[in-house]
Amino acid sequence: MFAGTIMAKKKFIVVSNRLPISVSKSGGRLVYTPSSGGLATALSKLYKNDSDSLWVGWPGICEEDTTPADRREITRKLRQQGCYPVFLTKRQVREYYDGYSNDTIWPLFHYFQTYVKNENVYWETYQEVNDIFADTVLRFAGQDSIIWVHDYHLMLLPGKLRDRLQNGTIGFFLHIPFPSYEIFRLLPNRTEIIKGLLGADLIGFHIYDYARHFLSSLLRTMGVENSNGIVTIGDRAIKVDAFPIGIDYEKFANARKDKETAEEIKAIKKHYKDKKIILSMDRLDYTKGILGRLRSFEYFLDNNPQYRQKVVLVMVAVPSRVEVDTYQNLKQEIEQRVSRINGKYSTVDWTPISYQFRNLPFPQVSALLTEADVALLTPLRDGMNLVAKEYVATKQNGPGVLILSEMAGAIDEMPEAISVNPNDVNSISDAITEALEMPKDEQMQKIKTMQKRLSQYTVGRWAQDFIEQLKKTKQLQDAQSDKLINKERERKILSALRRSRQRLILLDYDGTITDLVPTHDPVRSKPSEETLSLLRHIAGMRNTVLCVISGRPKDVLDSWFKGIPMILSAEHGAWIKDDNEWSRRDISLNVHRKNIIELLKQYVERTPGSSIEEKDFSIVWHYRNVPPELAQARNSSIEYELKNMLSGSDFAVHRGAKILEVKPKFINKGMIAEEFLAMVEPDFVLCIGDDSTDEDMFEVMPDNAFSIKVGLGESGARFQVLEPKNVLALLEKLTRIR
Ligand code: GDG
Repeated sequence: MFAGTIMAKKKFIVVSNRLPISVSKSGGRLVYTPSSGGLATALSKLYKNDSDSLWVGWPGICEEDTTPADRREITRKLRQQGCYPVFLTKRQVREYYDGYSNDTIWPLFHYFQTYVKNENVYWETYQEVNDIFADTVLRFAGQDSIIWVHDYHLMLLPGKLRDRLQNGTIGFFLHIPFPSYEIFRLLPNRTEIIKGLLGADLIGFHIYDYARHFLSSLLRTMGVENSNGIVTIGDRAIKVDAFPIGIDYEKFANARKDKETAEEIKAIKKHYKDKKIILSMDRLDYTKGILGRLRSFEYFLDNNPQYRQKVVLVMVAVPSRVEVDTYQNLKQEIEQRVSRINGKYSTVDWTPISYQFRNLPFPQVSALLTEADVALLTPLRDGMNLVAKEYVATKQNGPGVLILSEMAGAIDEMPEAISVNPNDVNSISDAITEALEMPKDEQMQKIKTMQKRLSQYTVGRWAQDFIEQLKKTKQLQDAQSDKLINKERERKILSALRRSRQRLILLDYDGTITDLVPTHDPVRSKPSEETLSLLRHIAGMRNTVLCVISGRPKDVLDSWFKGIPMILSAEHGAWIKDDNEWSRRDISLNVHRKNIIELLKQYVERTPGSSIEEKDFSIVWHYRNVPPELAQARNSSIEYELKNMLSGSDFAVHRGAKILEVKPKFINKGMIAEEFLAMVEPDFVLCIGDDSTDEDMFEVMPDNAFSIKVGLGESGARFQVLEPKNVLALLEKLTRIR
């Protein structure tokens, strides 16, 4: 199928820990079997086995169990199926897969913090294996490829790919929950994990709660804010969103028509006759709440003798991570409890629990789903839970009741299910009774409503939706970088400057010609010698009027720019210094000053990291060092109180870069810029700023002015640059023009 050479670039590359095909060795021969799990089916609709696509992953067999000839054979066979193997050694599998993935991330992200093992060697091997994956993917990926990385085993991969594929299109989807920051922060390598994920252009989660947790972890670990789920890192917009994975609806809806499934259905009917079947089906994993489910079933039998002999709990526990100790212990515990309940209640012709620890073939799975009167799924945490959706889809003919944990992502889309707290034995027992007694037409009506929803957002649609959104994010990035200053635009500015007769240059200070620092302390944010000499040079150019328009107080600006022949505008224009003399606006904050300070002082006392800055015409509440979520909460209440206090006055509250500022309503940088434009009558205007107060300047600029915003995001400026150092580089070039 793959006609090209090994190096041929692919348009679409899926990367996951496991390939959809597993390889094992039996009697010295290589055996190929479809991998279990939802992902393979999930992507089958979107993923095409053609020469443009490739699926990269571990084939499930360790390097030591193969010979070089085996590996060549495996590679050749898998490539015919559109897959490419990443071979891992036993040590790598132990430390990266069993270790960091399943003994560190899996328990932590499912809120089982006491099960978490933090071993340095796990982390080192996790990085090593993510590197191996990156090397493999990059053999096939070009700048035009779409790469879709899956799940918690490969959270560093997007970052590693981005380092070497700057413009690549990279998506990441997490199939498990993303925990709240209070849990996530326990991870020693939390920042590296977040940075790894940020290599992607689109980061997808099952439900909005997980996306929200990720965004708040990003804010808390790196101080990066989001706007409607978009975060900007450097010059790249990254989208974070929820995409609830669906199922192959038709496959499950039509399963009962399949010959083998029909046979299995017959066998089940015969075996269980008139007994009500309660189905429990999941991988044997502590997150699935199997022990609690057994406890609840026992409680149900204890308290509902009328149902003994009439119901049977069919429990399928699929073997999973059998090498990990925790799983072995859990298996033992489950089996002991099953035996105990069966020992307690069994009669000659009835065993309350039919337990199977094995991976059943699909016809048996679908037959059980079809025949179960009740599906009892009570995970303690579950990213989504596909079995819940599959159960509803198979119920085309008959009634059925879904009991689903409120801790499963799937509950958001299935509110018609009986939802239970998986820790509440009583309520699960009550839910079983409610399910068994629910009238048939009510069951049908609920199932139909859920089916309608599930048949629309199928797994194919999910994958398609993700890729569409990934492409849209790329378009957004292109649109954002549309305004970035490039060589051509720079040339235009310089040649306009050269030709000009009268020049006006308006510069904001903080965040524009100097980086924002975590404090408003004038000592820490004073201009460097290089910046001062640059400004001195520009101010001395022929026919050039240079103005720094800042929100800073006049004394600070005075001390910084002493001796440079330029205009200074302090406190957003309330003070102007021209010809060495300061003049002020006729306005006063004094009637309100005391009340404002008193209010802000109260907030400062209980908001560590915040401070107050007093100026002649304004008062600022600084919150750069306050934990972001606390700052958000405080801002809203301060803003509310100040607005009430100042209503009807000439002062208003403005939000700035990590500040709230009370300042005169009728004085802003736009007004000042207009005055300078009228005064200088320039034929060349350069106006540069970074925050919302600078937008007032951009708004009043004439069409031929070169207005530049520092940073990405919405702006009325004609052009954008990424950071202050780009501004300084541009100013330096201006000084070379005569
Ligand atoms: C992870 C997340 C998320 C079950 N028993 C047998 C069998 N199955 C199939 C089911 C279903 C799949 O396995 C299990 O999927 P789940 O979603 O229920 O759970 P996880 O394996 O934990 O999956 C989860 C999922 O990723 C997708 O993003 O929903 O939250 O933990 O398809 O039908 N299949 C076969 N024999 C069995 O005995 N053949």
